[in-house]
Amino acid sequence: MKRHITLGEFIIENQKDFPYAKGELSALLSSIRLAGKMVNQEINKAGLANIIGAVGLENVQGEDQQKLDVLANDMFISTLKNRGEICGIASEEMEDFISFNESIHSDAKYVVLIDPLDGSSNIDVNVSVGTIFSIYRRVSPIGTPATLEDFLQPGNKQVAAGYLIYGTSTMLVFSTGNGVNGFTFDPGIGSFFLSHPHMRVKEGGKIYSINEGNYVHMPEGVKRYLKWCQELDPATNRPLTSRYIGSLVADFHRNLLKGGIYIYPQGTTAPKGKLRLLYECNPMALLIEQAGGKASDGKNRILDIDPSELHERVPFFCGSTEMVEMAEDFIAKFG
Ligand code: AHM
Ligand code: MG
Repeated sequence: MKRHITLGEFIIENQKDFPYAKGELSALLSSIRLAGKMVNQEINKAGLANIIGAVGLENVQGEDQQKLDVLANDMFISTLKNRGEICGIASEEMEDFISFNESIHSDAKYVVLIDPLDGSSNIDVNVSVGTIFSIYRRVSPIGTPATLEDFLQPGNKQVAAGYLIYGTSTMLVFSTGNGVNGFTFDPGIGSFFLSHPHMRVKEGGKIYSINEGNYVHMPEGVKRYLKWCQELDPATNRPLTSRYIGSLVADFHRNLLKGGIYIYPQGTTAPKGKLRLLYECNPMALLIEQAGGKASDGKNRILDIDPSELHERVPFFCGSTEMVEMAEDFIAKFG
């Protein structure tokens, strides 16, 4: 009989391969699992209860913040704070990071960065959204308040990263730098089960994902690459297929399973693109590399960028290696 492995069992069985403090990272991943279950329950009720719609606030990027963004942010912060494994957290929904300074945090060695509810404009139309997380070892001394430097580390220093996707099924996909594994939530039992072991991004992908409505604003290299994707050439399987949900987690997840490229380029109205380096691009870049793919800003490896601010944006090209390299070739040639 096939053995069904829960996320809890997987974490315990694999913690020998975790970098650094093993038990603490396991506890931290367990608290992300718990917060994810709580957020999942709220999202499933979103169409029922009168809790969707704008709450009348804007987040730090000046975008409409919806009630579930606030809830998800609060749930992740309080769950992670209560377990005592992190000394601070930064979130898309908060201008500054928070430092946790109670006695249970005095040994804490990690910081977390999250996008608690990515793609939130999709909630009120019942389309998949997600939570993205990134975990680092702190660089400031243990037992002191967290500092900005703890959060402004390049992505290649991530200890673990992953996402929850609240879709037709809810899944948790993560990496501790030793491959990527996906777990599907069974709502009847209340547990995540290993459903996608050793995920690898499919080579020879056929999908490109980009908001083509921004075409007029895009750099020439991206415009030419899109036209190349649309050309007829049976020998190279072209034209490719266009798929764009507008939830990074959902677009990334589909491309990871089927093979493809996700692009959010810079444009004349957004000189550094839209997506945030620290809690959107870095975690996805770690996952795609661990799955055999590639992530760049069109020229440089995402994971090697030295961040200078918490909410920094960066152009993002991510997916099957040969597709990202083809897009980079066009950028190198046409800018
Ligand atoms: P958000 O974090 O405010 O939800 O914004 C990020 C989202 C991504 O999930 C998605 O890929 C992108 O914004 C869509 O942007 P656009 O509507 O400009 O295509
Ligand atoms: Mg987001």
